[in-house]
Amino acid sequence: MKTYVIIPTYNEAENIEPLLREIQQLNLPDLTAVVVDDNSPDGTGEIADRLTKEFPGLKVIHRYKDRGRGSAGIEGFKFALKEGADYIVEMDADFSHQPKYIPNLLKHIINYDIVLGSRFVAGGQDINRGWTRKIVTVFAQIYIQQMLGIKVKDITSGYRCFRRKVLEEINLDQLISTGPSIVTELLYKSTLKGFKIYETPIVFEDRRQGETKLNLAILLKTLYMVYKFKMIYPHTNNIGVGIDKK
Ligand SMILES: Nc1nc2c(ncn2[C@@H]2O[C@H](COP(=O)(O)OP(=O)(O)OP(=O)(O)O)[C@@H](O)[C@H]2O)c(=O)[nH]1
Ligand SMILES: [Mg+2]
Repeated sequence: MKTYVIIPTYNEAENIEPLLREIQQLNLPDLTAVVVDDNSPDGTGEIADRLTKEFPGLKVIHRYKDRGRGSAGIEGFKFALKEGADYIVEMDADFSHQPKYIPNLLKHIINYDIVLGSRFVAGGQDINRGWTRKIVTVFAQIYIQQMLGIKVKDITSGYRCFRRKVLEEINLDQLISTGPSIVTELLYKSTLKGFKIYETPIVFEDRRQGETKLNLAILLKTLYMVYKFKMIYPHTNNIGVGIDKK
């Protein structure tokens, strides 16, 4: 089974090399890491390019015109589908999503359509982050759950694995997010289609190095986008029907 790990990056020069080394050290068969870099001024893209000589299972996509966590992820997904991926993992580059959980995601994807790395199921944790960030996270979770009616505990987790058919059936060309709200948009569209979701615990840590790209404007836009999803996507009474947490 071919697995592709999509890693969108913007100014992650200090994190990208140790992250790719940790992924490599997992020694998982048939695994390709795909860095999608938006011409980071700090040289993240060049560091990733240099590592392709060392790691044959590493691909780097450089985007020079577009910028955004959402569109970068979509570009990575399309690349993975084109290359014949069976499972597609997405993760952040800043070590909030620790590579050691990839085997767990892959273990559960055999029985489910989507596996989420979850902070809010037994065994999961959100550590080393300031209380303001934690409050924002909890508020965002409640707001999104109420707005969209998705019965998932860690609704904003961007660490997850998709079965190929999920990304094929969600029209990637019709997603409206360019920024971080992509995480929710994909999950919402998946639940509307009744895909089966499993949450496996992760310990989420604060970014190891570098600076956040999240600011108040991005946060408010993300919350507004959730309202837009509710307005534009057709509703059914079956939301959450596909979720099976056996
Ligand atoms: N390609 C690309 N990647 C991005 C962009 N913005 C953020 N990212 C990446 O998306 C992932 C998540 O971004 P973060 O800045 O960590 O956002 P966050 O996790 O909400 O906030 P912090 O961890 O506090 O910084 C990281 O790997 C970033 O490098 C972007 O515009 N383009
Ligand atoms: Mg982060």
